[in-house]
Amino acid sequence: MVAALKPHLIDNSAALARLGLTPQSHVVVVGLGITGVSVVRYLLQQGIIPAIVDSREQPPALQQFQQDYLQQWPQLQIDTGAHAFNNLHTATHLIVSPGVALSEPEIEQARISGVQIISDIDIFALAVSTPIIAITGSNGKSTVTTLVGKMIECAGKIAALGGNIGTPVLDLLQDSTPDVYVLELSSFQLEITSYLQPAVAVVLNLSEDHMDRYDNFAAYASAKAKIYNNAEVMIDNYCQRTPSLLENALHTSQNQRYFGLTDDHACQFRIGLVEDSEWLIAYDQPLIEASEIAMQGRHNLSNALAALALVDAVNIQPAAAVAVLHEFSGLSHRMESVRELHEVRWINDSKATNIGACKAALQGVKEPVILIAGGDSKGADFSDLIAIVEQKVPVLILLGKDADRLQDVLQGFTAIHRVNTIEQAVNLAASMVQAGDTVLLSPACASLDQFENYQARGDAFKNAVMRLPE
Ligand code: UMA
Ligand code: ADP
Repeated sequence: MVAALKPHLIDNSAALARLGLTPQSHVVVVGLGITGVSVVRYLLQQGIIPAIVDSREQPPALQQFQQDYLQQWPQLQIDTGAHAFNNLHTATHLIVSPGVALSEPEIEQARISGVQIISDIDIFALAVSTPIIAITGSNGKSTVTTLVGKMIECAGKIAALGGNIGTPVLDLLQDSTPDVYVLELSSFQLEITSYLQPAVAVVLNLSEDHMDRYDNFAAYASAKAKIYNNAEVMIDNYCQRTPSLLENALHTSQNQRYFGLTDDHACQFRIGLVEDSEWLIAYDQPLIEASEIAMQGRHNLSNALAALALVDAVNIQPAAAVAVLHEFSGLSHRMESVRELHEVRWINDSKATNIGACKAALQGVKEPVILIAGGDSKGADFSDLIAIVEQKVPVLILLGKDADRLQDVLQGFTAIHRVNTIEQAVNLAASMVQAGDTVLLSPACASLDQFENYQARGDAFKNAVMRLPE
């Protein structure tokens, strides 16, 4: 649904001028997904009429967008389909959506011809003076972004959450100004962002993802590292320290802190034993016993420590942060317990769209596990799953576009079965389970080959599990 224009939005022309964006610019918004729609709305509010292109014949927002905007702005030009990118080199500025790779030949050619390539995040960063907490990493971003938002609210302040978590950042400017912005940022968003100056930034962890979009892991990691550029405080994972990552960042800050699943005192936000129990510790002060944290799984202890470090940097009292850790049991589709039936646990981890998340899921559950996996691999190398599959997964049920690739790598380490749908996977698992088993949907792949998104995949799993007879 495209929201109506608000006439009284703050005039950000000075910020836009820093990007060279004026009503005279020839601005092209590349992509008509939710980011593109938010950018067009914002530009129109600021008196800039862009052209819009999308290489899809029918971008999802097209019809609604035409209804809502074309009547009021008949001069808006929208071009869709395979040839829509043809004239990008004639623009002065391209505002590129995260789903569009900068390596697209027409975008590359435009860049070489001197066209400025900008992200919505840059426009946002220049428009606001409120502190920004910036969060990236291969896994845990949405969980930590949500935790941080809740911790800030629990301390009596207002947080606005946006970015990759689902609300395009420019849409946050439609509402009143919060005390803190909490942004989840993907590598796609970071790679075209130059003006962000976060109050505090974190790379939660790094493992292979999006290898269909990057030449190699180093290119993916250096896109993530851009989050540290000009951050006042940098938070890094002590257990995954990647000096080259920080060296790549053009940071000006000396203010660096660590979180991690370690008891090393050099790590400010860590774990440690207090009278034989494991606690989360900040600056050597025990804050909360690990078993008291409502979220399940060791990876969530790491996420909790990262959230504690982030809110500390914006002066949130630990008591508020700890209260949230007691309460918040996690987001749906992430290690979500669906049902316990005849002593078999059924878990929905549909958001595990890469190998790192699937490994974390398997590490966190008791074997034996019947694992349901597969989908769009995004070019991943699955060999990293061999050891844990061999150790914990006697039965692997595969589906989706890259089931063959998974089978090629994992053949011989577990018993592999192939199905076409999630429902078939659930029914097959149900026919094989024994008391004490766990059935885990943790696909290690994106869902987009068979589903609209990971939520639809998780819902299909949950519905099929709930239909199993008592
Ligand atoms: N596309 C085309 N041609 C175009 C434009 C887009 O084929 O001209 C395709 C893209 O390849 C992609 C899809 O359309 O498959 C959507 O791309 P988009 O840039 O229009 O996406 P938006 O709807 O604007 O959503 C984006 C993020 N999507 C991506 O990065 C792919 C959303 O993250 C994010 O919530 C939203 O902006 C608001 O900031 C989603 C995501 O999958 C959840 N992110 C990836 C991830 O988490 O792994 C990075
Ligand atoms: P993101 O927004 O980065 O995709 P989410 O919080 O949505 O992260 O979690 C995505 C997947 O990653 C889920 O399967 C979840 O269980 C797993 N996960 C969450 N935090 C971590 C972590 N710190 N390390 C590894 N896997 C994690």
